[in-house]
Amino acid sequence: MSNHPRNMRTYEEEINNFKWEISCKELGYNEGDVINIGEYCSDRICRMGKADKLALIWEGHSGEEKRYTFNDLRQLSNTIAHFVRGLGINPGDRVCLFMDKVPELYIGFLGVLKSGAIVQPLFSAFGSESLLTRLDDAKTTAIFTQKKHLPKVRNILKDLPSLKHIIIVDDDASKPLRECEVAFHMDTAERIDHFDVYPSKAETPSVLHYTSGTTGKPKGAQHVHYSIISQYITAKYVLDIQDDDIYWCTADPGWVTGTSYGIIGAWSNGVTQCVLDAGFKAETWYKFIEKHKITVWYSAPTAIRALMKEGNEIIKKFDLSSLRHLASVGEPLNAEAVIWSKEVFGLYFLDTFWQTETGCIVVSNYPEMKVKPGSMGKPFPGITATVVDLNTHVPIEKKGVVGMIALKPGWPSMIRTYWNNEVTYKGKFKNGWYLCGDRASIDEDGYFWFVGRDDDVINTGGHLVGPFEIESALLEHPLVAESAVVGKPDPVNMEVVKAFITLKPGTVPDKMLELEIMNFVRKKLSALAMPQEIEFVDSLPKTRSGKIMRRVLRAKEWGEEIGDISTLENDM
Ligand code: 6R9
Repeated sequence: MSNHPRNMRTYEEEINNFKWEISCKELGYNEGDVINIGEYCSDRICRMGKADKLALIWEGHSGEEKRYTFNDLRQLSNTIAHFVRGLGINPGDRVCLFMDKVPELYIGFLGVLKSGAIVQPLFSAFGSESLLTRLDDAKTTAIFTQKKHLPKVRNILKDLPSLKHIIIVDDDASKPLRECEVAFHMDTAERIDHFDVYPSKAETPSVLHYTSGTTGKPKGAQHVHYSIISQYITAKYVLDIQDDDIYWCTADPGWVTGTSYGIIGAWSNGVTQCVLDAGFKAETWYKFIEKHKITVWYSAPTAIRALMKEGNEIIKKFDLSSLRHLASVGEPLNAEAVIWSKEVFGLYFLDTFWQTETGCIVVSNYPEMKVKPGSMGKPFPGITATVVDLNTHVPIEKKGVVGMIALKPGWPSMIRTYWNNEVTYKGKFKNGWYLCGDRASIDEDGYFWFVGRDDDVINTGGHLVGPFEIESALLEHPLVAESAVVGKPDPVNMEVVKAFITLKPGTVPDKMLELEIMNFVRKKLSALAMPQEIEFVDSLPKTRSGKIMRRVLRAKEWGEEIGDISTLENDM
């Protein structure tokens, strides 16, 4: 802990003086210029005299370590960009990164962007079906993956006529590759010192992140290169990262936090970041902080609650005195967790709120602002945020009244559309406001207090899963007749997936069948999407028009009032 002067002045000063142009100026961007995230995060940093500074300290699950400087980032991302271009992949084509948190994922992200292609990061934990839905929607041309994930890609290749190249980053030539598969080894490939970076402009598409909604397939949130203007300055002001920091963002780049702040935020600021490619374990995490002397740590409530559960004794075994700034995102950060962190680390975890669609932090707590534990804080300077009436979409003047979180469009990192789905994108705007789909109230000091989501999307451990995708997977099981999926309360993950199922006539439910169905979903989608509980029922509550009313099932799980059920067709 140190008395570092902060990057951001007081909130009051900043709110009166902030302009996004400050970020443009610091990044050396003028309107109409070429702007490429890959170049801004590597070549530009080298030109600033930081070529030999460490950019990435990577640690694998068995403790092996790799280190890369900003010059390595520059050359290796050139190498990947050159390779991508050599395959005949055109600017604007979609290139998927489907890997664990290996260095190739982070540097590949910059490389794909330098080539002019659109980068589509997906969780390596996804099963074939989750992958298929997203690659098919984006008509993805190429995918970078690892040997261990290759079978999942091979499984679905026949259904993906657009997918022309499968690039394996750790192939060991032990088995022959198939047509359209190619091996590429970043660390040993010939380094390309000079590459003609694609001259992208502010509005050129950059990153395509898939996010789950209530209905329909997951949507591709489409970002542009100009998003870096927001990500750079919010990382600087909110996460307070500075030249001598060692920064750790625990998020996987399959999630927007892992790209906006797990790649772009730190590297556009020329700051060293650490990546731990290992599962969660309190001891491993604390050891990682101690070993690398991490100073700024950006994590998520589920992880913080899991650390809390492990108790305070274990913390005493480690020297965590390097930590100076902590922040959290993804789900409500309960007041107890904020107070606990102050007790054990001497620092509050500062809650930040944002979405895949916003691309950057929009409501937050700041280094020099009074913390009200349990509150998400105030709008980032440069963002106009309020809560609007649920029906009229007019801002609510009265303090403490719950409405929908709404943002005035126009900040640099707002998505520009959903891939091939302009209608849904347009539907997010009402009365001149972008609606986040979350409910909150604002107190007399302007602090936002999160209430809940406005839809049926389940937030499990900070990850959004769409009930529709899980219900569709369940219906593919030969014995399932109907299904409804809702979130049920969980002390660590906030919510976990619960499925209500009616079975085909003549089927008798038992524990074996429950486990079989759970596994069926885990394999198809992912462990996160797998129901933690299945309740077999005789019928599901439906509206008169035949729609399953998840709302009724959810209310039961949460012990809440069911509300208006006048359109309910049957009783549970
Ligand atoms: C960055 C990210 C967005 C949704 C969002 C809200 C929930 C995020 C939160 C929070 C309460 C916070 N959420 N931060 N809820 N407090 N500080 O999480 O993106 O995966 O798109 O999720 O997550 O419901 O609308 P994304």
